Amino acid sequence: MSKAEKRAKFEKVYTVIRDELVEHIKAQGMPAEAIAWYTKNFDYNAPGGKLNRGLSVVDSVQILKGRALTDEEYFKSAVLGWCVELLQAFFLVSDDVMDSSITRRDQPCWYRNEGVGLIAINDAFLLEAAIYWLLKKHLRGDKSYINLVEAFHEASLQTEFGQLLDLITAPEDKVDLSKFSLERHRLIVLYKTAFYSFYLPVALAMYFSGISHQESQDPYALASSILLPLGEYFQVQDDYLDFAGTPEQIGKIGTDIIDNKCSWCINTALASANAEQRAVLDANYGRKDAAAEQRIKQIFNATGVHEKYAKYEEDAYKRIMGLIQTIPEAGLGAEGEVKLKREVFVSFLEKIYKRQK
Ligand code: GPP
Ligand code: MG
Ligand code: MG
Ligand code: MG
Repeated sequence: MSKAEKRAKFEKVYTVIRDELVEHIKAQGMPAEAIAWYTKNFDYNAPGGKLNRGLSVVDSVQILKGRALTDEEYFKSAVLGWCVELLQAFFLVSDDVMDSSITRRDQPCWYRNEGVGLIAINDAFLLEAAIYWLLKKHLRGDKSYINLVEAFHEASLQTEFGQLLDLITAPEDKVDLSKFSLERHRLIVLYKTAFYSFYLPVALAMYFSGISHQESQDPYALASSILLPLGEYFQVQDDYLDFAGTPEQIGKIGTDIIDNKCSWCINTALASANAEQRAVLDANYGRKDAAAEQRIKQIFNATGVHEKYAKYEEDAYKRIMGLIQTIPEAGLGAEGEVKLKREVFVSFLEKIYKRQK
């Protein structure tokens, strides 16, 4: 199946679950107005992304099982994939309010729509609640059910810790670049991105495929030792594209400089700025002013952020490929169970290597 066909097949499952969710709100006796709002919230915020996270669940189940999936296995894996996309939608709708962002996925951020505003907070809760409603409806009878539910809860908590750290490291009213460091950056991105975007999709596929935890050589621990560095690399890409990508390319207007974010770019520039450049960074970072933002971008260019990013990307790719080789060639897992395979990780890495959006 081509990439486009895989995506189209996965997108079909969205219409099924969306209709189920809409039927459910209708069954509560809600007025037409509420049903229309609820439907629009989902259609505006859940599909339309790159779908890397959701598709990775399905791809991973397929790789782990090592055979074509039955229709039922495919559908359940796709529901899990869409639940990760719903978690992502819940985070993005909220994150855009917190980051005062303008656009997302080539359209205005949800909260910026006429009449939405802070109702977006409740809409984000509704996106999240759909995850647990769908899990119960479609996976309640599966052996992995409780592990799946707990995996969503755990990843959510980790992401919220990460968002906390992201926000308090970037106060709007007090710019202090001496608070930033690559160590602080690593901790932020591990929590705000890597767990839910990389570990979660693969862990769900592993639970659903029947892989159990082991006392020694736990397949889940091995998976996380590869997926967390992969997630860190992904967020460095996100930070770089926020600065270097055009809105047409990335589907969103970058706000990291204006928002005083502890991003990979500012930390990289700080590490090699001379005294004069440092003074420009101190005077212009985190200011709600387009001219100040341009001055910061000039320093990023002058301190070699583009070249350093190209090198970072090559090094990260090689390092992660090396980590993948730590999985035994024949796979890892208990006797008689589905084995964790290298290809799960190669497939995820190839989805993001050299991404431009
Ligand atoms: C990415 O940060 C992290 C998230 C979207 C997680 C948000 C977590 C919450 C608990 C709401 P980002 O702000 O760099 O993403 P983007 O660049 O896409 O806005
Ligand atoms: Mg953001
Ligand atoms: Mg953010
Ligand atoms: Mg970003």
